[in-house]
Amino acid sequence: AFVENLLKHPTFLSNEYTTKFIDTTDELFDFAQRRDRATRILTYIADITVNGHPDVAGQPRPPASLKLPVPPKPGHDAPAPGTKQLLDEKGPQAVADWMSVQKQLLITDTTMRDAPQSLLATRMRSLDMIKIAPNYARDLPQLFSVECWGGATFDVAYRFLQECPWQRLRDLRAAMPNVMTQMLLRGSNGVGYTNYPDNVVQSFVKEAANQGIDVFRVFDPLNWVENMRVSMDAVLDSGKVLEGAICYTGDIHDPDRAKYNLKYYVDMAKELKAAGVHILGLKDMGGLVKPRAATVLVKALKEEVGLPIHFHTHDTAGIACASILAAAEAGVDAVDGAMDALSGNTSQATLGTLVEALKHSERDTGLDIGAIRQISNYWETVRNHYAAFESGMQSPSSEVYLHEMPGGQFTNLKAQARSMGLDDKWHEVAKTYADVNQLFGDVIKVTPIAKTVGDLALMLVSQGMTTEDLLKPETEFSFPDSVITLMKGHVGQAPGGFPPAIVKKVLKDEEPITERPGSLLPPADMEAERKKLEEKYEVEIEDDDLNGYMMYPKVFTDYVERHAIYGPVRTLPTRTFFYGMEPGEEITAEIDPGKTLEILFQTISETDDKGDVRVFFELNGQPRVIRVPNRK
Ligand code: BTN
Ligand code: 3PY
Ligand code: ZN
Repeated sequence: AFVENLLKHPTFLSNEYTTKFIDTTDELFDFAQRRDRATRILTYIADITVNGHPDVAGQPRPPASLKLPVPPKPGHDAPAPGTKQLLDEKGPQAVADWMSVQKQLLITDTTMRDAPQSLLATRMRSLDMIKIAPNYARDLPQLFSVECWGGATFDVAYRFLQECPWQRLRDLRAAMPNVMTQMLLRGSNGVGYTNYPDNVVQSFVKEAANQGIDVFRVFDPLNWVENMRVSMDAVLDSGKVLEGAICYTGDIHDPDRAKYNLKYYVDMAKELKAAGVHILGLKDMGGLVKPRAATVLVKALKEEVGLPIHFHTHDTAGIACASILAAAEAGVDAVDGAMDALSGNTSQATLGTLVEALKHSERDTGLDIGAIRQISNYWETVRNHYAAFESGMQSPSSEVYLHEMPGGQFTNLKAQARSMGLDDKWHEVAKTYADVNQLFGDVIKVTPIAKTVGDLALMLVSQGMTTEDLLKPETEFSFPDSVITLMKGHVGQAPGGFPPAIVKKVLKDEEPITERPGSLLPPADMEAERKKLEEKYEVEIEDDDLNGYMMYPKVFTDYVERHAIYGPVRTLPTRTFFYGMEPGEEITAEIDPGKTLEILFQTISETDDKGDVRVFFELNGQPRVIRVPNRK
């Protein structure tokens, strides 16, 4: 959801300049494609050094003394066999059976996906992940899985980080040959914000499995199992592990929120079991599962459904470890945690703390706490490079039980409120968000509906209106598209339906649909799309690119066009990517295995009469001059 919010952010809009310029200047594009990769990378460094990166403008900057993150030397020479071998040799059902019989609490590390999504606006570059991946394989082979893909990371990789998400997956898969990789898939919304044609979802799942995903956590924003089937069946066909997730909201112990009571969750779990899931995911994206709820839920789900359970929660209220320990006591099979340096607040529970808490108990995780400390130290240095994307959240907050915002949205909505001049009205936004939730009939706040609730809440607060004012017959209100889409039924069917008062207010006399949205979308002609792209860009479009394009056509082609100019900038250190270089600084970029560019930045010339500057480098000891516009 926040990605769309960020798109409205003025700093991102400043990127339009580059994009439009490229789109309308064909000769430039032809020329750019012919230049070698080193020249393209130097062009990027020159441009950022001269003009700055729009995404970090005006934000806090990492200290100049901050060192590059260096992975610690692994304690073991080779990766011991892990869950990946079990999956490859015996299949997904064997993984599920093993989960149920073994005693230790299994751990998924979310440091490469949900943690940066929830703490750093998803701005984590592949290089920072890939460098530490061998340490996971060698020193933490007991991990159940590493969640490193999907959710918002797919879009952000192309859109903001100028890198290919598929390449990230291939690199991580290769570096961690023994631990299962895991992704978050938004059911029929794929890794996007809207329902896609069935064949697009099927093709995406197939490609993700081919490129290296082992565990698919699949959810639907309305907990509508009907709308999860296409994606779940595609996972089953791929031979990988299907984790069907239940999104948790409300409070099972609150009599006023009886819509989401224990029976509701048990019934949905039974539906998921009937649909063939290997694992039941309990997805608590808001961090709303309290310890007592964890105990009751896990016990009931284990007894009445019998599938292995994987519990995901957020630490927004500061209670995640307590809930996880309660779930462990009640027999949960696997849980999620993030490496200490990227844990807490809107992120996951602190992984090292979980390991320590369970040491010498029946549920001992078996993980090496020394390795965790070393790996977390690496992540601490990495995180410091992303200072520009920190949210400023200083402490956990029980206010989450009022608004119920998911971890990935919280800080973004806060930033969006700030950009609308509503800084001092945050608590009013939080209250209005809760009111909009009730107006919609108490919905689950998760992508993309969390954004819909947030959109309307911000509009109301900025116009000084309440949800009661909104429903008055005399109120004329221009609803955001996301609200219209939701009320039309284009996201799916809500449990118990949406309240007639709001449906009528939004749709007037139009009738919402009752079918599964995907069933109304004609299949996409993906081969025709491939051909169009190949003709336009005169390159071969492989399956990974094609599937990226089908999810995000414009984001993908913008990425391709920038790539033609700037080259493989994914190989640059993060500091260089965001801040360019300092005179006299030297960096290396490995553009192919074994092919390394040594780049020394010397100086920048005066601006000439065309408004350009010349930027002086040494590339592998040879002088190189790059001309870029000075837009400052
Ligand atoms: C500007 O237009 O002000 C800056 C141009 C450079 C933007 C670079 S291009 C690669 C990277 N990805 C983005 O979306 N922006 C930066
Ligand atoms: C996503 O959809 O990206 C989420 O993380 C939902 O919790
Ligand atoms: Zn989450």
